[in-house]
Amino acid sequence: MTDYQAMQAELVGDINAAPDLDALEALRIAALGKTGSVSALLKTLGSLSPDERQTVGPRIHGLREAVSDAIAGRKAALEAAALEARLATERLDMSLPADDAPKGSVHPVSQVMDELAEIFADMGFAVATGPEIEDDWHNFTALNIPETHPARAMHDTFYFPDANADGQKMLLRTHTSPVQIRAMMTQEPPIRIIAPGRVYRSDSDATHTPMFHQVEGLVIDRGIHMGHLKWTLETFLKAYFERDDIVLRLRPSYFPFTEPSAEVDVGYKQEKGRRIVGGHGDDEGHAWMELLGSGMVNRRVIANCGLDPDEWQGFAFGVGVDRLAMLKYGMDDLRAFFDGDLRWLAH
Ligand code: 2NL
Repeated sequence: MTDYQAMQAELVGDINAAPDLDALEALRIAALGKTGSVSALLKTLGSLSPDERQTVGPRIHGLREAVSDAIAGRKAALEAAALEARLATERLDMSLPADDAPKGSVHPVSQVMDELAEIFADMGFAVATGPEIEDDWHNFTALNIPETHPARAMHDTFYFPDANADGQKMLLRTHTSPVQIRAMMTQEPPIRIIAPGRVYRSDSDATHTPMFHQVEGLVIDRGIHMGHLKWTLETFLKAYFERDDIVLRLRPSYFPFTEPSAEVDVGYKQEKGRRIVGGHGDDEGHAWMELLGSGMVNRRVIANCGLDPDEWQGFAFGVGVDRLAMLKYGMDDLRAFFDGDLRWLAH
């Protein structure tokens, strides 16, 4: 008679020692498969007498159950170990420092625009924005620039092929003045705003790109005069260049939208081929750099916006942001700003 206990001990021992799932499957087939050792014992039950079957049957079934339980237990243990091993290789160390990972950064032009908004906010100016696609009236006519005025050609405007529903010529704004025109038409004075944004002129060389950034400022109130204009620009430039010895020079100029008009120059000195804004003495071979255009808002522009020019006066100014950024970062070619060269931007 077969020693079922010895057989069970050997099979269960082999099963618990199976090194992997393949070895375990081979053991299962050898014991419980069609021609397996345990299956062969089960087949002998049919040829036994009822008495023998009474005693041997439960032992064989007990053996089969013990073997299949051992296989299930070993299978679970091997699978848990395999999962553990996979998790160990796929583990991410969340505590690794990210210092060397590539990072995004704010473009110098955007940095300057943010800085300008902050400086003017301290002086009580709000930021106003408007469409880059404008009509002829808001970009030119309202600003006292008539159809035949050379300024329209001077500005090298990008026109769209089709007029709008009102028969207005459509264009890419050549300055952010239309934003301020819209403000004067919709807001009750007093108005204190700056209008930063993209503007477009069909011009392209080392100092001109077809798209560039401008900030214009506008103040409308009662009793506004040139003194307010000069103080505002001086305070702004001192804050922007972070020095107190900024010297301004207001030179008479002409713009159709301001009367009188003044070009604002900033004094600078030359140092190792670099322009340093401010800090020069008049007899040290100083130089002036043209930075802003400005003036008292033309009465006709105030009237065009539906305000009474006898009650409301104002000043306005415009400055190229890219130019301001170049001065701060000591660059000489505007085009680098728009190349999108990541190495340059990181530098
Ligand atoms: C320049 C000239 C300037 C203005 C812009 C302005 C806007 C309104 C009314 C009157 Cl709504 N003026 N803007 C005034 C003077 C000069 O910019 O050379 N910018 C670089």
